[in-house]
Amino acid sequence: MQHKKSKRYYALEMFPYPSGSALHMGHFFNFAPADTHARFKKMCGYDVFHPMGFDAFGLPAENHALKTDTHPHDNTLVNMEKFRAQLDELGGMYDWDYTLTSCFPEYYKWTQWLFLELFNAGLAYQKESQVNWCNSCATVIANEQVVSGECERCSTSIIKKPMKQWFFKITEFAEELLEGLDRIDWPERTKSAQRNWIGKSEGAEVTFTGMEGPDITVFTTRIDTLGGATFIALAPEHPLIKDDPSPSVRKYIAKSLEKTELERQENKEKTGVKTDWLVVQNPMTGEQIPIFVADYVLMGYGTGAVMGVPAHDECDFEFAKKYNLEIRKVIKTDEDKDCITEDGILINSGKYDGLASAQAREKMTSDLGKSRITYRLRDWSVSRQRYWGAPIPIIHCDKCGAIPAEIPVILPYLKDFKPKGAPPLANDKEFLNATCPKCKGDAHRDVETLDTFVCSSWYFLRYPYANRDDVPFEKSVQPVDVYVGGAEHSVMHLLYARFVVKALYKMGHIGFDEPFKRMIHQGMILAPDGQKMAKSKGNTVSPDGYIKEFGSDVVRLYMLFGFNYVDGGPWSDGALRSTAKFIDRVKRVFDNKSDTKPSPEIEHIRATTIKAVREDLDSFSFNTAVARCMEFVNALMAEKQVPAEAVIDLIKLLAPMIPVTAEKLLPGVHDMPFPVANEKFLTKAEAEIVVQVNSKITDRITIPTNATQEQVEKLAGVTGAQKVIYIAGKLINFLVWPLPPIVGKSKEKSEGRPSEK
Ligand code: ANZ
Ligand code: ZN
Repeated sequence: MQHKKSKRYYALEMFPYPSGSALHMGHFFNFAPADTHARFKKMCGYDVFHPMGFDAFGLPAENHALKTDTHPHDNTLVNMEKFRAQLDELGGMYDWDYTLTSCFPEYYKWTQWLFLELFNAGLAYQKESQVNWCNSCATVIANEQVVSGECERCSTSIIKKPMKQWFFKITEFAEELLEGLDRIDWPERTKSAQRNWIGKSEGAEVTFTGMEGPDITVFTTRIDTLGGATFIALAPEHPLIKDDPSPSVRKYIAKSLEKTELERQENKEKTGVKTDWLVVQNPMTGEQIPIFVADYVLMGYGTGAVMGVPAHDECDFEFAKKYNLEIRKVIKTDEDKDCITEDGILINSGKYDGLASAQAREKMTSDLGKSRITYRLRDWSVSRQRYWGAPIPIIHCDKCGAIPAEIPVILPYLKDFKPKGAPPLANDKEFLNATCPKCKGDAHRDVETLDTFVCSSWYFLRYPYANRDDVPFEKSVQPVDVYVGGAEHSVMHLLYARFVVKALYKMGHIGFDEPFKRMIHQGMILAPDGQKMAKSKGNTVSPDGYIKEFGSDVVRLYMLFGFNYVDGGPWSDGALRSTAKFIDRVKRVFDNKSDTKPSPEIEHIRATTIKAVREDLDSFSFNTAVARCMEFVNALMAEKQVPAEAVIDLIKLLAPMIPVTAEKLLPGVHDMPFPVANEKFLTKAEAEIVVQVNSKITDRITIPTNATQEQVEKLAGVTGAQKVIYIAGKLINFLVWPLPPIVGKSKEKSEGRPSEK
């Protein structure tokens, strides 16, 4: 990329999936206003980089191809053409010289490079685990793609299945991912969604000594309740009971493994089974307590073991009720009669007696446990048993293990790519069979493909280098200044991209550790009926017809004016027509312009409009920017002679919003500087104020806006007042004593009497 002298500004919108049909209103609502912002920045003198590409791999494209009996590769080419034509019709200012398509080898070679970099750094690894399996998509899906126990894409219930899978070690960056949120200008809601997803929890590990078996370590955030721990519960996957001989334990384990994690957490009834031979000692009370297996305990969290404190934890309480376990209260709460101001240790605590909980936690952690921080975040599962993705660049050799393959590993054009449970690539012998790069023996390729979120986790680094085939990018690559896209990506895409950038930063490949300095989520365009647009509901609105009928500027301007950008709202035809009328008015004032000097009123509204529009376009507050321009047009139309210099500023202000019209009226406008407000005119030179005597209007006078009260009194010409009330720029009220009698009203209610203050 060429670096000009001016400051670079990287404006980016989330690249679309060229999957099924054409771009819809939702896309346009992402792209058109974001394009306005980019154009505005360019006119402000920035060297704007504003590329666009295609997120071409993935399930949507593959599922669409299966449904229509076509090939995703062929569809992608056709759809990309269509998308690009639509984007051009929209008047988008894109750096098409730097486009990318994630399903082309020129791109995915580097996605594979990224995989290998992570692999070589120990951040990509294979592990056998219980994965989320979608029967309908016939593939594993990531935890983040499970929504209320269902597949995010097709709403099929997710089941658990043991499988060897590739993971990226995002958990290693949990703390950095949290810390970085404090340094970026993102919507608070998105940041808190990420914080919740990462789920940091500060607590302690406590070890219960085994009497007949091994020790058991639990994770707790409430070590102060240790005295009330009357049982231990292990997750069914806990290694200590993996080979437990008890038939009831075996049966329980098998049954719980059929449930999804969500089902286990939502369990209406807490279930469990007591182990026959294990008992451990509570390190605080010295009591021997029983050990249960209970599937409300999750293996992936903490240590996969909890101390059950029925008196103070709801789950444990339900469980204890059911299995008749002791419920012992050890913490004073507000409900306790003799409560002190702060809750604290109540009984059975010896040297911790009387301590407040927070204090007790600290002391008990150092005496009886070990402080520990846990995160809910799990490693990112990245392999899919599907066809339409970047092949995982690994060769498996019986002797040497998993060995990096030479990249690119090209995805073959498979005629039959139907998912049948096993990855379709396994059926292509030519693809499958390979030579081990290390020992040159017979080996086979990894037949899984990478989750599309891997493709999109780094694409913003690639754009400036899209035409370079020797490097993926260079260390001098810069982060995105403003990133615009839907809030539905709050956790997945945006978290993955942050992780990849942090990993690449740590490895020394780039010089920053947060990809998107500023994030804007556009709202959602709803169907005219106020519902979410969906093909299945038949209420989708396509932009194409409107663009044909009204021209792209009208559609753009309506998107800018008709909605609050971050809120969205229902689509409306009627409003589109009034937007078209506004553009006609703009053309009319432009045609009526003459060489007159602007009046002070016009100078004032011109200056304030410029100032406001600048601020609004910078903060994505497009609707108020348009409203300001409308007022400006009204003021211009009210003039006998329309001053040309003011109209030209108007066209410049509108250029990022209605680029086609503006270019027609003022050729070359997009290369002109955006207007700057003349400070001198920001405050009005004169103002009309109301003159009152004893609160009755007697006159209206024009005053200089910087006039003092004394000057205004003189200008008003009322003398002999006892008291004067002056509201700057609005009103001056002379209270003349004695007040004239007020007929028919009680004295107390008489108006205008000066109050004694
Ligand atoms: C005893 C206790 C007493 C607990 C009490 C809570 C309240 P957060 O805050 O969400 O991090 N826990 C620990 N590991 C678990 C696992 N693998 N599966 C299910 N639950 C687990 O939750 C931490 C608390 O969740 C821990 O503190 C533990 O229960 C439970 F009045 O220990 B607690
Ligand atoms: Zn080998």
